[in-house]
Amino acid sequence: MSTYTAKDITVLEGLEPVRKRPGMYIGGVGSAGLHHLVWEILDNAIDEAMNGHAANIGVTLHEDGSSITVSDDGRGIPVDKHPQTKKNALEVIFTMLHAGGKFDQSAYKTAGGLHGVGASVVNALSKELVVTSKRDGALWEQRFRQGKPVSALKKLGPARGTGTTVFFRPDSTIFPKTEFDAAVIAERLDVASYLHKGVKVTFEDEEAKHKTVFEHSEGLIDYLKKVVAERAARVVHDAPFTLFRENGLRVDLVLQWTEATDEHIRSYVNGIPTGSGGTHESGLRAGLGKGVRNFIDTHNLTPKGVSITAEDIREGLVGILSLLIHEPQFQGQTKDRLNNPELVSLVDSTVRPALEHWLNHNISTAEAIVARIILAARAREASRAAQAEVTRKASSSNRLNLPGKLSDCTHPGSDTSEIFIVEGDSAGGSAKQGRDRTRQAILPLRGKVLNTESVSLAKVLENKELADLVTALGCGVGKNFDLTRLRYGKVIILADADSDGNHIATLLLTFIYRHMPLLMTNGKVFLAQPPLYRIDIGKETFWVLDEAQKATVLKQHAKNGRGEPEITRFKGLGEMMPKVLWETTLNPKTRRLLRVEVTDQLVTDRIIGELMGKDASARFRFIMERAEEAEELDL
Ligand code: 0RA
Repeated sequence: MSTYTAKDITVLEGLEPVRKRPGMYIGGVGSAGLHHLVWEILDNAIDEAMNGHAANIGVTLHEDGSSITVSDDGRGIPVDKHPQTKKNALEVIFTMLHAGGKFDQSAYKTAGGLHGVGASVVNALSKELVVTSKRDGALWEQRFRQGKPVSALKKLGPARGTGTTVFFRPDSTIFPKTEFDAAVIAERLDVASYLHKGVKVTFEDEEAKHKTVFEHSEGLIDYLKKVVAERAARVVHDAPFTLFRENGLRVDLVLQWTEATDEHIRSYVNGIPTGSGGTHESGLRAGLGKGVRNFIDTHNLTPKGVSITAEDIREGLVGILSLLIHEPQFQGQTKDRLNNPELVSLVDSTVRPALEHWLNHNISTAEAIVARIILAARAREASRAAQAEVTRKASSSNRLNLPGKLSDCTHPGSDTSEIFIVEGDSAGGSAKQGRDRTRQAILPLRGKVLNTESVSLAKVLENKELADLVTALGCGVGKNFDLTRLRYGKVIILADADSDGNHIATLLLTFIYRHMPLLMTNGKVFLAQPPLYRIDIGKETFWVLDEAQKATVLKQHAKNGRGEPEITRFKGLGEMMPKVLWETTLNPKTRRLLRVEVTDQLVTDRIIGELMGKDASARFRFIMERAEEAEELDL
């Protein structure tokens, strides 16, 4: 490795731009921006550790909660004179934007960049900052305020060893809130100590009078244990697969299959979490898939009739991938996706042979993993078959599968065909006898329909009444809905004109609205309007649909004057003779229908059990339809 000289630092500019537009450098001045200052300084210390120069990192959150010291036992920050600026190197590093070492090409760097690139940004945004560097047999110190030196570099005295400490206090004229969150810092340090094994990270929270040491001798293996435990997943095999390679880049990987049903992979590049994945994760998935598949194929382990997908192979997998690379390119809005294209094949070709080799040398482990994968494939195929069966049943237009209680019409499928969904068996019987059987089908439903307001489709289809309805309609349900397969031109709900009837109608409308809304938006759904009153005058019976008709009948009677009219409210469809039902409610020439639409203003959070009468009209709008005229009703 080349030795450092101050001339190796490239200098670009001063710090005014940082104070003017802090957001450009740290993302913002909120809590995330504030903590970004810590990560910048910490990254410098981690760079030293990552490259083998430091083994101990200390972070102290001071008693005031608004100042921090980060220390490391790395090489110390150089203090010799920088020829271009005539300033000492430490001062250049902390006061010049983009000052960084251009030596040490073989070193890995964190986000902050190597050798204090981010240090000047932190300095610019700090009310005070003090750096000490132990190097060349002495302890050196320099102090700054808002990025400007307030003292020359001082030699405090002779010292043994090397290392750096940076104390800083964020500037309250920049940050509205300057208190750090100890838990956020501790979490970051914990992860860092897993990723950089052998490094001992000590966190002291002075306010809480609490010291924590983060040190994980097994690195990622320890991290994996923690993640698996957090996910409460049972493991499929004991010892995880581990891979550590260094050839131009450093690859550190651990994998373990669990009985969880999802896949959980965490990845890091130069210690930075890549939550959105990227090229390295693609390479990992590719290599992992191929390695396992090769093993399965070589040993002929796939059972007959099972086909294994890449997702099956990764089901239940917990993995942690940590890479150190030289020129990471991060992408995406949050810069948490790696974009170096060469890494796909680099990681793939590193993982695949190593994994295959491991499987071949740990046969009982490999067998447990393959059994887990085959189970995943079988479960997937079984659930797909079950899904297909439900769909087939639900959307079948095959007459043989129609529900037994459906009295179908002789010409289903035509535009003029209709299905009446009728409440109760007795009303169903009347309707069945009174209907025009060429084009009117009757489906009686028994009892209250399931409330589907917030019920999964699977639960809905367990309900016999609704499953029968879906089958009778023939157009499927949910994702499989297909309007072109609807077996009738109109879907008409026929319920009593009382509150119970209203309730049932509303439950049915809610089911349609939730699980086959296109039926409604295409104007296929109607409410039949059975008469409201029965008027007996002598031997004659009149069924009237509304108050206006009632008035007309009574007026007529007053003229003719044949006995006292007896007015009763309509009691229920069951009491109606088939012929009367036909004339008042079924006959397209004389009946009234209400077409149901969804109002623009959806009332989504009502409890359906309470949705009746007026409440129902909050969600649905009813359009009166007669032979020619249509008028809007205000129910
Ligand atoms: C510039 C050059 C060298 C090390 C560093 C900076 C350095 C910076 C920080 C920040 C926190 N801790 C640090 N440790 C070292 C290389 C010096 C050499 O080649 O000896």
